[in-house]
Amino acid sequence: MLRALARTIVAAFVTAALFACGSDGITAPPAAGTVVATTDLQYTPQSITLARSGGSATVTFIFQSVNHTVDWDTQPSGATAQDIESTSGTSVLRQLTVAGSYTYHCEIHPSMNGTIVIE
Ligand SMILES: [Cu+2]
Repeated sequence: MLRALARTIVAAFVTAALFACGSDGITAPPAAGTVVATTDLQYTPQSITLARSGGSATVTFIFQSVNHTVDWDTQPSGATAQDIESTSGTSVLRQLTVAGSYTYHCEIHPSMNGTIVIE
């Protein structure tokens, strides 16, 4: 009787733990994301985390109708992401292959800055 009760309690804990992992937990970040360089002078979202799939993650910068740049300030060792020259009204992709933190700013609007974390 006592043993059966103990088994039931253990089973309940195991079930709860499995549900916790499956529902809220540990979802891998996407391999692709977008950052909008807005007309009100922000990168939105300012920080984004992506996970590589097949060796790279893709970030698409969407430039609204005000000119902005993407000038990399820091990249992980070995990364070679290219700056994006002053542009507006278009989208530009960058594929990031090295895990770590990338930071950047807009050369035209120095208050604009953002971070991309690649897992
Ligand atoms: Cu700008």
